[in-house]
Amino acid sequence: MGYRVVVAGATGNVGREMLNILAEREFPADEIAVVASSRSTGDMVDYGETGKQLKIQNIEHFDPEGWDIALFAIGSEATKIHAPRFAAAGCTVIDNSSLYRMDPDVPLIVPEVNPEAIEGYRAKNIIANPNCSTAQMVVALKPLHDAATIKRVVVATYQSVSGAGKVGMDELFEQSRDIFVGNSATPHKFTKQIAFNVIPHIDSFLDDGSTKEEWKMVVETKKILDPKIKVTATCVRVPVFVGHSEAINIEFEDEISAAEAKRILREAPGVMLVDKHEDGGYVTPVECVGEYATFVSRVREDPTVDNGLSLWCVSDNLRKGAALNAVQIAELLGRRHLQKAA
Ligand code: 2RA
Repeated sequence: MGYRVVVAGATGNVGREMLNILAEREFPADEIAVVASSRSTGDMVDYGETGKQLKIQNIEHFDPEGWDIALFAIGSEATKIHAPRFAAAGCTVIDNSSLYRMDPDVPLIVPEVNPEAIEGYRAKNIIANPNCSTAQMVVALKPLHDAATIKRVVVATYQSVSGAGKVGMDELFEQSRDIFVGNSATPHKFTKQIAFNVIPHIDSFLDDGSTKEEWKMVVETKKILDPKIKVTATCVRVPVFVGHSEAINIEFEDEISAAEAKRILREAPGVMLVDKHEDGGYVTPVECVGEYATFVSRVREDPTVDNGLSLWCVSDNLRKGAALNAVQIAELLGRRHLQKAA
């Protein structure tokens, strides 16, 4: 006997990927319901490439009683309204928004990194999915932290426009087309032109001059991996449709060579090491699209500090950065807590 699973926000980038990945991984679901705002009610969505289609129901009128797990990709405002309602009805919510990530009563989970933290989910019957740029980074950092204890991380991200939703992807496409035909590129979703440009600003600015996206990487890494790790981030939007890239510099307590780091990463859960010091011996965002792995390349020692390493990390932000991680949390929950009679 399988689970009754709800996907909330099935028309967005992440919601659609959640359905694709549930189908790809043959998640043991007896029933799948897709819910969204009234705007999408009645629309049909694909259940991956199974050939099945699911009819979207209005989340406002949906009764979660009797449903086991709900994967939420509806943004913080709608989550604030519906997550407590689903959780109270006994339907465990795995939420992709930022709303609950720093709630002390809500576990923030990357299954390859801190699976044991899921034990705390019963407090609110809600589990938080991390920010996409955090998820791929902690997958790469975890095995190295276990081997040589990370003191400090300096990361610069190169985040694709799909992180800003379909509107972000449409803006890159339309601006690129406009420039090709000689028109000006007018920004709407982004603060400045994104076509053939980069923007050092994701989410909102904070009083100290950093952005909320950079703050998320700092505080979420501390909650998921180790509160003692110092993190400083610069998050940049780049003209790439899907796939976040990160240049990560790490300082360790203990000595670790690049060769040792590569040996560890090659064996690490969720990591695919692609690292040859030759033309093309590294991964780029276009190659990570549709993949599950967190790819790591360019591993090398940083001689400017004691016990320093630098590396390049690329992953599909809609998958490991969101939908895949959420489905993996659901699988972990099923294995550990929601045992179903055969
Ligand atoms: C972004 N991480 O890339 C944010 C939200 N997905 O826009």
